[in-house]
Amino acid sequence: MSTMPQYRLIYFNARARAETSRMIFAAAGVEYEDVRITKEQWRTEKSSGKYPFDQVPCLEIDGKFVLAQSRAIGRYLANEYGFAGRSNLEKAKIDMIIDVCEELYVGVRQIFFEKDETKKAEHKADFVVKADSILAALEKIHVANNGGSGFFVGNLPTWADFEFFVRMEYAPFFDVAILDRYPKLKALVERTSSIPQIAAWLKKRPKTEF
Ligand SMILES: N[C@@H](CCC(=O)N[C@@H](CS)C(=O)NCC(=O)O)C(=O)O
Repeated sequence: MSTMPQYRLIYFNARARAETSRMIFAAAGVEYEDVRITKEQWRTEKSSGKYPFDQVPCLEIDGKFVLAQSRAIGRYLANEYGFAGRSNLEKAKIDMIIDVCEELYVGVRQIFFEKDETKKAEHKADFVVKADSILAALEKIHVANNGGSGFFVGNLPTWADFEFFVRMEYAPFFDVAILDRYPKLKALVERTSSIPQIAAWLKKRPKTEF
């Protein structure tokens, strides 16, 4: 008899690089420990030798193996629980979306952590141009799949939809109305957040700024 692995997802109290994995857990209805360490705890944990790259997020499985790198963790969980596409081509299309979402995240992060207000405004202006070109491309990709009436890849939600949702939650940091210019993507985000297990998670998750 196989038993469900004991998972601990270790990160800070932020959505950032862990939220997509938390959404996969939620959508799959899989139990896990959502460990949110403080910066003080991290100072001692960092050099403990436990974390492959001395960074988080990390996924601990059955108290032993620690998997690092947010997208490796997400891809593993998506494969385990059926959110990673059904063929190698579907998986590759999902990866393509995941990778472009990383570009969105890096831009948002730069804006969010910039202390200098002038530089922040510059990053914002540059980033809106980039985000618009990425979203225009993503909308085309979405529409090419069933006219954009479902999800990014195939007929069911995948972790690409979760990742996109998570990144679009950051729109207020650069252009709160950006999705109004991409109605099909706006509807996709709404569809994703309406999946009952996801809606339940969004309601109960800790509220964090980033
Ligand atoms: N490429 C890595 C980046 C991980 C990363 O930058 N982690 C940051 C938090 S988002 C971290 O651990 N910072 C604390 C430190 O480096 O000590 C991933 O996607 O997981």
